Amino acid sequence: MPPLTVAVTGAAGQIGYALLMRIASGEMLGKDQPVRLQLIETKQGMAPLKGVMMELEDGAFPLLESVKGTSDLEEGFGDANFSLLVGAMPRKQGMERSDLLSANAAIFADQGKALSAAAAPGSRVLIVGNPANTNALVAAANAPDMLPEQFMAMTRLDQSRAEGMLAEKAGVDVKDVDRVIIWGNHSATQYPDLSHARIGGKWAKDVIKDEKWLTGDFVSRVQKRGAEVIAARGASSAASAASAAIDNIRDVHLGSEKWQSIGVLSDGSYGIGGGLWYSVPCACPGLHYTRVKGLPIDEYSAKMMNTTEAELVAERDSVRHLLPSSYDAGVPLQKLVDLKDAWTANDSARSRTVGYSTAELRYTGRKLILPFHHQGVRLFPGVLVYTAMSPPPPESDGASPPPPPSGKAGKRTARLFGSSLAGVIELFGFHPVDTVAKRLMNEPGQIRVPGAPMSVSVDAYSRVIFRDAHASSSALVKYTSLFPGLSFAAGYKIAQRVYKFGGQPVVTEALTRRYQGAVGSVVGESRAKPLLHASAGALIGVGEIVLLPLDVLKIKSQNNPEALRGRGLVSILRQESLCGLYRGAGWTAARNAPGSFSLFGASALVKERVFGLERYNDATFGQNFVASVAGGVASITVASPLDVIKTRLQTRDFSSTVTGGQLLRDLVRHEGPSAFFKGLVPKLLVVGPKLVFSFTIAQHTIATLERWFEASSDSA
Ligand code: NAX
Repeated sequence: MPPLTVAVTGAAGQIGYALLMRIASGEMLGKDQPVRLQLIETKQGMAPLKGVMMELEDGAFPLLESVKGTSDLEEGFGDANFSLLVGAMPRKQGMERSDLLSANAAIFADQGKALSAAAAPGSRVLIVGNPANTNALVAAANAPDMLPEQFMAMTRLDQSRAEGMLAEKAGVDVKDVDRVIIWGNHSATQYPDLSHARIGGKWAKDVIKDEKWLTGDFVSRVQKRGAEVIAARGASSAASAASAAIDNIRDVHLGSEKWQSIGVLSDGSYGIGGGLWYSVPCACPGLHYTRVKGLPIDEYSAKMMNTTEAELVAERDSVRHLLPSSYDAGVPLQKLVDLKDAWTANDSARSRTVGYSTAELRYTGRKLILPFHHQGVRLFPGVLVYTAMSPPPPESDGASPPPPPSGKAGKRTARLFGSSLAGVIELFGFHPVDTVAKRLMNEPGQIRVPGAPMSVSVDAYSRVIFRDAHASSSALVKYTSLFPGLSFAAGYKIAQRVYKFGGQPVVTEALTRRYQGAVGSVVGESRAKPLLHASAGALIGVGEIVLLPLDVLKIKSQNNPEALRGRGLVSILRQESLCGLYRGAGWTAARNAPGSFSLFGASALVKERVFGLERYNDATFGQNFVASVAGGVASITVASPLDVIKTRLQTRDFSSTVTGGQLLRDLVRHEGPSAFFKGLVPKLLVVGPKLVFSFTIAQHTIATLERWFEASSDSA
């Protein structure tokens, strides 16, 4: 088996001393894996290092092929497959953490550059020297030819300490303990988390029913264990730290069945972002690691995780001057992580889907060849760096629900749903009322008998309204008689509401886009908006004649059911000419244009002038109601004369050739001009509320849903 090269910085220090013998004996990379050691020390450290090298020689380790000592970084990291960055400026008495940070960040920036230039392709780097997490960040950020995932910050000692304490508390062997997690920084803010831990396969929480210990004593003891060791030993942890470093590299390289905590580049999972080296649980299948994602996080844990994250953010910000400007983007680093699976040191060729492109990676000596051209992909000796000029598509682990529709789709959904809801509610609530109004309007003679007693008039109205059911004593029979042709009515009502209430905002938007400036300069800004709403209403009203056949059949079924009796829709459509079904189209358009103009215009005017709303969608339900009342009253009144003509035209037999003009003349001649307002009172009182009601429902539902979709897409 070819040897692997291991570089160790601070090799003459106390951790280094405890580390080297064990690496040489095969405890880190395997009992059959030959190793070469390249030991890096400061100039002052070279003398003691010499002694360490002599001891290594004296150990006569069969797997140790060679040992080299140097203070030159590139020489020390040359072709290294694994680098353990242990050497760091130690924290001295009275030294603030921030002082330590600055001093060490500079050391790790240089080491990152040297690793990038000299280490073997795909090498793994473990940062032990403190502050380990931020040192890892600085080193990785200064290693342009390496992937950030090649850098790990050591929190394994904390995990081992926590496992030891848990095993002791439960009275079991430490091997029976797993899923102990260290979140965040290797510092006193770290969060040793037992909420997912198991003891002999059982939840630790169920075995140790001592909440105070689990979230109190245990946590603070792990956090302060380093200080406890110093107090007892008079020196910081060394052998246990060396052991943890060996465990970390061994598990990543050779694999482990347990989760292992490692400080790795945060990728946004668990809400931790910002390019931090944050400790998370990792699965180690061999040759690489993957984060364990999707664990449920309780409130206490979230608080603890946030605290340690905040410390890492502060640390990162204090070393910003040592980070390249591209680091700020965040995106490139995150994307780089995705590429890690594409390549390992032992691969010679591999094809793999990377983000949204498939890259075939070929390894030729020290070069990886990436035969696809994508902006932002750079090649370096040994590794590739993906700088992702365009943001990567959002990732989904399938656990979260699909995002709500937003933008155009969201608006469409809002308008369709809001207008359909209005149509359905209106239909079932108001159809009988509509029938009454239509029958009254359509009655050619005088209904009220002049001079006759009240009861006679009531009887006359009852005959007109209930027709055949008039004689029935049952209120239910009378009521159901007001539902003739419900199928036409249903189809018409819903189609009409969707078309009108859902369509008007679309036309308004289109008109606003094209004409707002021009209209504003003529009528003034404050009038432009209601005018555009009104104009859109008029256009939609004219276009409503498309639905005329349904309206004709509905009115006929309400007033002249004989003309339709026993005939299916298909047969009616086949037998009646298109002209028959579109009879009165001109009159309908003439009625709809001012009616619809008034409906939407008056409503918009009230929102603009009375309520001073900048965005009509922000209207409350009450404001929508008042605006709808104004719109409804204006619309019905303005449309009434033409409505009478239209209704009469539509009620004639299909064979009738009477035109709208003739009807108009006859009406004025025989019934007088007041006939134009026949049915206006019941219409205002009955149809008015119906229109107001459905208009309010539609406006309010559409606005609420649109706002909701807007908010969802913003936060998405
Ligand atoms: P020592 O002071 O015993 O050894 C440090 C060695 O590093 C010295 O020999 C020194 O000459 C060398 N050194 C310093 N700067 C160097 C540089 N720029 N290049 C190469 N060598 C350099 O400390 P030791 O107890 O071995 O601890 C080493 C580091 O590990 C410290 O920063 C310490 O805080 C950190 N620890 C990290 C732990 C972790 O879990 N991540 C736990 C143990 C330890 O506290």
